[in-house]
Amino acid sequence: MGLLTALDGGYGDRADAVAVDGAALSWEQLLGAAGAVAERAAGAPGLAVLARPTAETVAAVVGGLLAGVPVVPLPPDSGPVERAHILRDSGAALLAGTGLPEDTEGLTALPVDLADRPSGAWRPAAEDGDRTAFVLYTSGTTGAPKGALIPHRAVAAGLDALADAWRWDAGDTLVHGLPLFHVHGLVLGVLGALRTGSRLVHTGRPTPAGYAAARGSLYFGVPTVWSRIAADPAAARELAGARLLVSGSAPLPVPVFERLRQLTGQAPAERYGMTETLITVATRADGERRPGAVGLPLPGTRTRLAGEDGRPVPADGESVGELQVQGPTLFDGYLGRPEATAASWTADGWFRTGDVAVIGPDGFHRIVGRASVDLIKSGGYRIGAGEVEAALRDHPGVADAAVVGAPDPDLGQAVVAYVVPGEGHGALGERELIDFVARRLSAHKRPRRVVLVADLPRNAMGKVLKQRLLDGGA
Ligand code: MCA
Ligand code: AMP
Repeated sequence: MGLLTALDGGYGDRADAVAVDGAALSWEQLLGAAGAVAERAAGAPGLAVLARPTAETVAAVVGGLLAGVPVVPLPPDSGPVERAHILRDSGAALLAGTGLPEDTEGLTALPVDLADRPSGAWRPAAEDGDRTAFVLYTSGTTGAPKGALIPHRAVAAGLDALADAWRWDAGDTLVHGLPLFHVHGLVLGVLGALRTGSRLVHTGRPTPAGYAAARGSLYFGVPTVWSRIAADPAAARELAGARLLVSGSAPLPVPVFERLRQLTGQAPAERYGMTETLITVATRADGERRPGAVGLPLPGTRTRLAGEDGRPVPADGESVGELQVQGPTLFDGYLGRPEATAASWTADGWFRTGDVAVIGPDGFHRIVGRASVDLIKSGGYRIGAGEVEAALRDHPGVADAAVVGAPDPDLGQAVVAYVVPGEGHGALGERELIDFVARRLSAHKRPRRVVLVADLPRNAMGKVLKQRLLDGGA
């Protein structure tokens, strides 16, 4: 089936080829259920998928890909405002999944049943690498999330490069419990298994106990997951027999790296990427695993550093610059946003990641931070400060709000909101504001803390001084 080699039967089959939160499918069963989705989705402008961590979600996503229809994963916990934005902005006509909401924003519901099969006449769409595989919604510093257009060819190139780097093949059992609406859990964590022919165990949630019980050879996690496993020595020791522990989506703290090495007998392999670029830099299975470093560019990917003035920054292991990338895994732009798309490339055709990095003379990359304080990474989720601020300002009792990512030992960064109450609105409760955000946006965008302040510190231009808030100087 082109992209998803395992569904062609070339790797044989097994009853538990794909197990999600306890529900197991063979590849033949998956192909049947996905084919039934594909037959109903054929010709649609887009297939939104309510991306709960279930086997039905896998069948729906695979069905969309087989039909050649862009798949739009919808975070299952997104509030009505975010959900409506994604469904309308993406132009999807169908919403697939189980337990679909009453209000589908005018999309036709496509309930998924694992027992469904396509008619004998059904065939997958002809392969076309340029076709959009996914529209993945991702936050910028301001405004509502933008839909990144990910073509089939980028997915294929990205997965093949990782298979090469990690010696990832049909002998592996991949284990993870990451969300099925982002690159990490969905593209790498589901399609990667279906392309390499490895068995997949999705643990429902990424808990230390779930990872420990799964007995895999290859494990994926975000740093929060790894730090929770490192804090649970009995669970960590169960991973000693694995071949490769991979961390990504946010920086893996060096103490967590060291503790995992102690407890499991092997150092984790870190890799770096973005929704817009897929994975571009990775530690190789047969290469050095260096704490604090994300490895080398994948085959086909080129990287460079640029200063604020756009001038080249040397790869000397010391100089910092913005990381820019080129290669076969890059997206095709943001849906319906030509200006944002243009702004993310340099004049000479390099994608601007917005991450600040150092490259060593040996080619090893180290990510040292982000250029903007307004993109927060919490538990591996990318959260735009502007989107949360706008949600807070919609509350009638809020006069102004500034959102920052405060350092957090578990989540890397925690969303913290500084809120100026409006006059005459009485006491504003922290809980009320947190719940207010959760009713609009995805649950993980909720502030963990709300600090009420009389004023926000601003510079002469009126811009909020977020660093001062982070330093405790509200
Ligand atoms: C959370 N809770 C809250 C709040 N926040 N309750 C009240 N107020 C809040 N502000 C609730 C949660 O709903 C949950 O409740 C409980 O508190 C525990 O929350 P939390 O600490 O967040 O733990 P968690 O829910 O277990 O989440 C941690 C996590 C999660 C599992 C690591 O953050 C996660 O799945 N992250 C993965 C993100 C990811 O896949 N990113 C990849 C992006 P209850 O228990 O009742 O539910 S793709 C990418 O980045 C690129 C391409 C790449 O490089 O990979
Ligand atoms: P997203 O678009 O949600 O995939 O988030 C992409 C961002 O995650 C990147 O721009 C980085 O800031 C961050 N990121 C991903 N992997 C790593 C890593 N291994 N180390 C540091 N930051 C990372």
